[in-house]
Amino acid sequence: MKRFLGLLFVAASIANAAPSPSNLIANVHARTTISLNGVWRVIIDPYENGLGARFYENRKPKDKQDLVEYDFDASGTLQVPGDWNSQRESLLFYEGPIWYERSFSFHRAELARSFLYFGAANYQARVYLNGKAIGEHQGGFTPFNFEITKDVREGDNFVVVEVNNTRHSDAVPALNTDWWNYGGLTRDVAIVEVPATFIQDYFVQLAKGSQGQIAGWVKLDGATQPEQVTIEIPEASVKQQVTTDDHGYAEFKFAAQLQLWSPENPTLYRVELSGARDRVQDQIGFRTVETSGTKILLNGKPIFLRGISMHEEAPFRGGRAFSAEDDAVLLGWARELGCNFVRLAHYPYNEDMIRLADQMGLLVWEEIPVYWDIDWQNSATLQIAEEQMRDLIARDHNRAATVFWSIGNETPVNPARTEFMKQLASYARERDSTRLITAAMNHFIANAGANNRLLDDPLGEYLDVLGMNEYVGWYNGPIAAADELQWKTAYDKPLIVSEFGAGAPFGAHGSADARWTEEYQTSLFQHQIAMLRKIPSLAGMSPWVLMDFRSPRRPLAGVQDFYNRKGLISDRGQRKQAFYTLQKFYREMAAAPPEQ
Ligand code: GCB
Repeated sequence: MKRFLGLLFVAASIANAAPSPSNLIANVHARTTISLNGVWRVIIDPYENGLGARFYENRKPKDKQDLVEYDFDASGTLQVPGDWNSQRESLLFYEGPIWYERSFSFHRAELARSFLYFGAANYQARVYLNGKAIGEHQGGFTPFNFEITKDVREGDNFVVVEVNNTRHSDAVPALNTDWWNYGGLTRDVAIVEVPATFIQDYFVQLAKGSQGQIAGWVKLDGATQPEQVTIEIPEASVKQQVTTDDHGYAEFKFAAQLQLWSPENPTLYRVELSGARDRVQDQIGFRTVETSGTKILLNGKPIFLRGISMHEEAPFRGGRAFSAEDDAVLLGWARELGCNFVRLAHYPYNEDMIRLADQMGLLVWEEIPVYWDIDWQNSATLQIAEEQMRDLIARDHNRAATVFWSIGNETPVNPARTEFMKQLASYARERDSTRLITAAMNHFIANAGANNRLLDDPLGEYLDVLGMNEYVGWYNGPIAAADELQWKTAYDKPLIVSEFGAGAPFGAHGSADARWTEEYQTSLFQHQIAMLRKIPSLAGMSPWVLMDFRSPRRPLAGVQDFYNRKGLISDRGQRKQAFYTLQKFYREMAAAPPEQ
């Protein structure tokens, strides 16, 4: 028995996290890439006729007799990256398949392997190269790549992608969401070129609970024998070598003297990994995050999270955000508001957003779209949720900014759901034990008196930090009810009030008790803030929401017009009064953080 235990101990990972089972190429933007962004030909295919008619062959009639009932070259175009809904008025509400086609010319670099990379395609993608099926992907917000080394030709090539944003009851998310179902190739598309054996992924982070030890792993793809990999952090005088096993994998742990990353001082180090033929460079920050009772500790010290919830929607022009400018405006507004924290609700955002948060010193809550009710009993649905978590973690596990993995939002309390969420929590923790697992919950019970509320959800047991969405003053009772309410949770864990808010179109004025006015929204924020300040376990908040966003569930004409109007900023960038209410509170909190 003793010996057995000893073996177990030796076998235990030193690396904080199991190696990612994802086949994603990490840090794509630091590799040699050929961008396929730009103008693509598209065929709208509401009856999904293109599969049977083989649109992916991109055929032309052979002669005058030949019948071919489609022609990419004569069809319209869409910009990539970009959702289709905001590019053509006729596609605003479109849900279904659209076929994308793009030709490109290719010249093979010596010894290179090539991959076709997609930043995201909502929701399902079938990918074809030169008429041949290359791969399929499900999940609208996570990246994916397929190897095309054997299929890409010297000279002319064409790629065809069928993207389908049809909603399904067994998908993640399922049928009902309070955001727009933007379809299309919404993020970058590129060919990535790497050597025969390349550094596919790596995890370089502080060891859990340590401020002076780096622990992690590196994974080569294509390795047939052990290889030496060097990890260098020149500014910290780190140079370490590890030898990979036959599968190209090696773990490491070593001491390093580092300036820790924090919102006040978001230090990023240049980290270089080099194998025999491949070399990747990244910018990585080092910090610890953990909990102690009801506190969240960043680098060992309690921190209050002054946050805001967001959607990944483009300011001014609308549609899915994807550009550096979009990201800079959105996070710039959060910064102006006085935030040190953003909740990226309700699905993974583009990778550059997280990298920008790393540079700006904004802590990040990342979430997968396990939203409201989904097919809890279905093991295939759990698998899709896990795959989205897997690839999100694989993409962002080196970002200091990301401190929370959120496994869902407002999921209904029942045994099947709790079992599903429990598995998802442990899956995420296994992939990355250095970050905190959370979820936004909204199951309360009146507790010991009419004015007491208890957040009581069995899911709380499996989380490190409790997220709580409450809509006192909007969906639940009058604003004044906030003055009397006392909140408690069933767990000795930190609480983040992850949502509260009120709808008001910019410029709509009236009395503070009239819905849909800026005055009402402002009053709600004032009363909410006073209420939340009294919660002893409150570790942070992220009110709903930074900017008005499109939602098919918000048809009220003249007021909503298919926008959720709970933004502190309008979709045209106008700041509402409540923006300044929250800003004032956050300035006070920054100057004198609450007793923690
Ligand atoms: C919520 C949801 C969020 C909605 C918001 C609202 O509880 O989490 O996705 O948009 O309320 O405005 O109703």
